[in-house]
Amino acid sequence: DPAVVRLVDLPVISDPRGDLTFIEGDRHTPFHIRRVYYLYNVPVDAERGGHAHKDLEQVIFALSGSFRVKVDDGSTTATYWLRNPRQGLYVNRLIWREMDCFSQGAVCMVLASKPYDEQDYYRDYSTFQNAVREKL
Ligand code: T46
Repeated sequence: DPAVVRLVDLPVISDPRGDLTFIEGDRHTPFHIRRVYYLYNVPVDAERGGHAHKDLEQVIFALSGSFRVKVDDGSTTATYWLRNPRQGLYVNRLIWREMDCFSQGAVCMVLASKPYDEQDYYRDYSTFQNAVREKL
């Protein structure tokens, strides 16, 4: 089984004009991309996330700058520092995530498997934990 949270490496084409990285849906993401969104103008002391998804899968990138992502599957936590625009963090469904320590001017881009749907969120940690237990 592929890990529910894992780093995904993208290709990079480098020449004297700079670096070019590309993403092809289904090839570089384990899902069909249905939505792209990005976070920017994030205050350095902001805390984002603080939720899990019932069904959504995503890949999170730091296109510029850096930030921290804490992930939690209900029993184990892990911390990732994203700072490389050619390396994304794949996050499966039923993973609680929190994001903070945004650098000045950081840009976070997220590829998502579904359109936005507020019904897909667990925004309460104990509800999330109960859902994880039910799935075991
Ligand atoms: C996630 C992290 C990495 C929309 O209307 N459409 C959208 O596509 C999104 C993502 C959000 N919204 C609305 C929902 C809220 O009223 O924008 C507002 C802020 O969203 P939220 O507080 O969920 O933002 P973050 O940065 O805490 O979380 C977002 C994603 O929601 C979430 O799926 O994994 O980025």
